[in-house]
Amino acid sequence: MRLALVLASLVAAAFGQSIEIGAPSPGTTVSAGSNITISVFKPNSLTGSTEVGLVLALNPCRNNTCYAPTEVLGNVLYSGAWQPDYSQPAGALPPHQNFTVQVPEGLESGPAVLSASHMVLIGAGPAPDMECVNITVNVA
Ligand SMILES: *[C@@H]1O[C@H](CO)[C@@H](O)[C@H](O)[C@H]1NC(C)=O
Ligand SMILES: *[C@@H]1O[C@H](CO)[C@@H](O)[C@H](O)[C@H]1NC(C)=O
Ligand SMILES: *[C@@H]1O[C@H](CO)[C@@H](O)[C@H](O)[C@H]1NC(C)=O
Ligand SMILES: CC(=O)N[C@H]1CO[C@H](CO)[C@@H](O)[C@@H]1O
Repeated sequence: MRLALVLASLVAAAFGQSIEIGAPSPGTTVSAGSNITISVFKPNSLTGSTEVGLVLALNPCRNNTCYAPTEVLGNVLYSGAWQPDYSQPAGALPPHQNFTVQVPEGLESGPAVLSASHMVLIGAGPAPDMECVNITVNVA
């Protein structure tokens, strides 16, 4: 069981399953109450993998402490299916999907952790994998 999980993450690492927040860029200032576009990249990989779901979340840092999204997500901006796809023309960006989400009204200003977490099934097994990436943005 544990070995299977280790193998799954090795497979994930080896085949570059890692997703990436392509936009906004780290340090971008976003306004509370405004709509922003979050672009989630899923770099191309050799293994067959099936995306199960994606969660986008924004959590203001408090007391100069930014919390790890694996412990606390904060405001969930999107939760559901996703289907990364090539842009037209292909090649400009890795497979990705753009999500327009609203920064919550009245969100406290200052740094906040923007995270993207996904669950994916890898390979023919398939093996389950959960991954969470984050950037810091500035809420104004
Ligand atoms: C943000 O998007 C939602 C739905 O996509 C829309 O109803 C709302 O008017 C938009 N708000 C702004 C400020 O553009
Ligand atoms: C956070 O800040 C508040 C107000 O300054 C303080 O009362 C509290 O103890 C702080 N919490 C931590 C965990 O530092
Ligand atoms: C997603 O947004 C980026 C940046 O604005 C854009 O270049 C790309 O074409 C968009 N992708 C899709 C599928 O609309
Ligand atoms: C708050 C938090 O967990 N931040 C993490 C975001 O991701 C980077 C790696 O890209 C980590 O180093 C941070 O700790």
